[in-house]
Parts: sequence; C-alpha cells; structure tokens
Amino acid sequence: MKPLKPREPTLQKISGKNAVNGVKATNTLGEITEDKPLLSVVGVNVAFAKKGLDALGVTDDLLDPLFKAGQKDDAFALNDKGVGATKEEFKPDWDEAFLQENQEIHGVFLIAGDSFDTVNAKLDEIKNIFTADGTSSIADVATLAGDVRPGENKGHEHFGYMDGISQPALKGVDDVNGKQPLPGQSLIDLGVVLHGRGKDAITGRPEWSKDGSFLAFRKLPQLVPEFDKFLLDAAGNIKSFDDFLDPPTAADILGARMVGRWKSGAPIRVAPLEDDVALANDPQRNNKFRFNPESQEICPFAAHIRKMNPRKDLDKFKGPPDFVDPVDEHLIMRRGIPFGPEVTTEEKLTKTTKYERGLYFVSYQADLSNGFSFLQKSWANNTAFPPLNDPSVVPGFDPIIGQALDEVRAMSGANDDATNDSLPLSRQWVQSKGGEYFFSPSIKALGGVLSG
Ligand code: N7H
Repeated sequence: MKPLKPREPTLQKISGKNAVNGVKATNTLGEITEDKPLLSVVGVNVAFAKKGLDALGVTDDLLDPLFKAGQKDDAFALNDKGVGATKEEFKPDWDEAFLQENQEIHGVFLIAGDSFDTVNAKLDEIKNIFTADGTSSIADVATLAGDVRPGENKGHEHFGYMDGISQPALKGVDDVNGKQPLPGQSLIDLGVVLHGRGKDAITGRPEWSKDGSFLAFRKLPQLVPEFDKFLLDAAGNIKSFDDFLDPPTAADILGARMVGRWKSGAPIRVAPLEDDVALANDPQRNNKFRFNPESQEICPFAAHIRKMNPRKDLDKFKGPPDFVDPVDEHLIMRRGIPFGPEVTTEEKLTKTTKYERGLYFVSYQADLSNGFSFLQKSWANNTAFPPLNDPSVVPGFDPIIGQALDEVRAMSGANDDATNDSLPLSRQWVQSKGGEYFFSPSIKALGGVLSG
C-alpha cells in the first residue's frame, strides 16, 4: 500500500486470502503544511459491517434490518444511480471497491490526524498489529484519503459552503444545566445516537452494543463547475434576482436559497438578503432560528438545511412532552470530510469536472432507518416533504442531495417573489459512488466480546 500524500486520494484494491477485509478512510484535520506540527494529534476509530461481525463469530441481532442487509441492498431505495428496474435486478453505479463482488467489506478504520505523516505512521502501526510472521490478517479493499480544504476554504465543502455548523447536543453529556450549550442547538435524547441509552435502552439489543452507534459512510462526488454554471444560468432567469443584481450576486442568492445558508454559513432565515460573516462566525447566533411553517418566502421548504432539520415545521405533529420529538429522533451526528483537489482553471473555464472531488459523508445514529437512510429517502428525496397546510404547494427535492431514479428533479421556493414557481434542477450535482453501513462499538465492547 502506498503512503497517503496530501491532496492525492488513493483508492486501491488488494486481494486477500482470508480473514477480515477492510476499507480505510483516512482523514487529516488541520491544514497540510511542509513544517512539522508542534504536537502530533491522531485518533483512530474502528467500525464493523455485519459481515465483519459474522466473520468474528459475533452474530447477535443488532435489530437494524438496513445494517443487516448492508448499504448495497439499500441503494435502490436510496435512489442511487444504477442499472435495473427492480430492487432485485439493481446494480448501483458505484466504485468497484464498494460493489463487493469479489471481496466483502468487513470493517473500516477511520484515522484522523494533524498531517499525512502522522496518519501514515498510525496506519503502519495498525498494519503491524495485524501482521505476524510477515503475513497480514487483514486485506485492504480500499484506502480513501480525505482532507480539509486549503487556505480560506478551510471548513468549507467543495461547493464553497461552510460545513459543520449545526450538530445536535446530547442530553446528559453536552447540556449545561439541562439546556443546550448553544442557542438554537437541538438537545436530543442520548438514545438517538447511542445504543442502550435513553429511549434506546428498551429495544432489547445485546448488552455489548451499549454505547455503540451505527456509522453510515457514503462516497459523494460533487460536480462543482457544473453546479456553479447552473446557479449562474438559473439565477439569470429568475426575474426578481436579475432585475437589480450582477450575475455572480444573483447566483450567490440562488445557492444560498438552495442550501439555506450563505457560503460563510450565515443562515438565510436570519440574513435573507445578503451574506453576514459576523453572524456566520458567531456560535451564539448562527443556529438561533426557527422556520415559519406557513411560508417559504425567506427560506424554501426544500432548502438542504430545512429538509434535514425542519426546525418548527413539524411542530403540529408533536406528541406529549415525553414523546420523541418528530424532528429530534431523526437528527444525526455528522463527521464527514472533503476529498479531492481544488477546482482547476481548466475546469472553471470548461465548466466541466475533470478531477473527482466531493465529500466522504459519515454520520452516527442509533438506528439507520431513523437516521441517514430515513433522511435521504423520506425527506431529501420526498417532494412532498415537509407536509404543508396548503396542498397546492409542492416543496420538491432537496436540491443538494435529493435523488430521483430518473434524475429529473425540481424545487419550489427558489424565487422569493413567486414562491410556488417550480425551478427545474438540471441534474444531480452530488453523486453516490458507494458506501456501507457499519457498527462503531464502545471501547468496552472492543476489549470484550469483539476481541474473542
Ligand atoms: Fe448536508 N452543502 O454544502 O450544501 N449540509 N450536505 N447532508 N446536512 C449542511 O449546518 C452538504 C448530506 C445534513 O441542523 C450544511 O453544519 C453537501 C447528507 C444535516 O440545520 C451544508 C453534501 C445528509 C445538516 C451541507 C451533504 C446531510 C446538514 C450547513 C453532499 C444526510 C444539518 C452546515 C456532498 C442524509 C442541518 C451545517 C441543521 C448541513 C452541504 C450531504 C445532512 C453547507 C455538499 C447525505 C442533518
């Protein structure tokens, strides 16, 4: 296996005779620099696919059908692109490594560190642990390298938007005197993320799964020059934007209305007319907002962050206080990282992607059918979500991640002057190229039942 290099993702398949096969997703936190960091920081996480647990002889039912069947089995229902009209015939258009035809994925090591040197050193250490007499007991299915974007784009994903602003806080762990640490942040039951805790404690999962969590991994390439071209072209056709704005500003507004935040991260619900960097950088204010369930004038119902966390839109479905909140039970902890190089001048000029880049999406949830898989199928891909009092309004697809099998998508609310107008979305700019569902166990379980 080659050592990882900055901004050069490697994907390789090494066939192994037996034992446990793995995908290694290797991340670096912080910018890559030629200088040696003052302090090396590195962290490792390990998670197992169902087939990996089986290979270890741990066959307890974790009571999640999606985990049991694996992500490839879910690809048809997720509306991933592929060939075949029925679930049985369907073959997703995924990278070979994830198709598992010759080799099953048994688990994943996630390594995060301050530099590629630190990460590579940890990777070698792990390989050594699994090597005896020159023979390794693990085989690499793929090694994936993610990286924080350089310079002023640090923390931004490849379309240019600041990421990692909204994360739920966990009751009993993050709360301050029973309240969320930051204004507007959701404070959720521990059992939404962890097995055997809070509301999950009653589900009857095996004792060793307590404090573990399902990890959903997705490789999501992004067509950045094509996305930028769409914003410019489509914004030019929206009359209220076009009348008094220069094309790049109009494109920025359309993009912000599709995401629900400006590129800085400022929420459009609070700053509807122009970006506000001070607001974006202020954790006391950048999540302090709720949507108006009757209107999409300020933020479209389909905007990515509204689809994924419809703050207040589902209040009419709330039960008594001790019932699980209709939004909170679907919140996830996101831990993704961008991959691939910056857009080149050639790509900008031709408005065409030449080099693969995107997001390695990672989310943690106690139940896949409440977390990632639910969000993708029932909210992002569901044109009727959120449910509205006025049936004549159709929110449409989440313009960022919504998927249609035929790739024909539209959203309403893009035009603040005519919110019922439907905006055709020329294509899907986020693609799905593979993934797997894993279980990330507690340290206690790793040292106990999973060590045999
Ligand atoms: Fe999303 N993007 O750049 O547009 N996401 N996301 N996501 N996402 C968020 O609030 C993005 C993806 C969620 O609590 C922000 O941290 C891109 C998947 C959730 O208000 C931005 C991709 C799923 C939230 C993006 C992608 C989600 C969220 C705002 C794929 C789940 C929090 C920054 C390439 C199925 C919502 C922030 C809240 C926020 C983008 C994928 C879910 C900018 C480009 C697959 C729950």
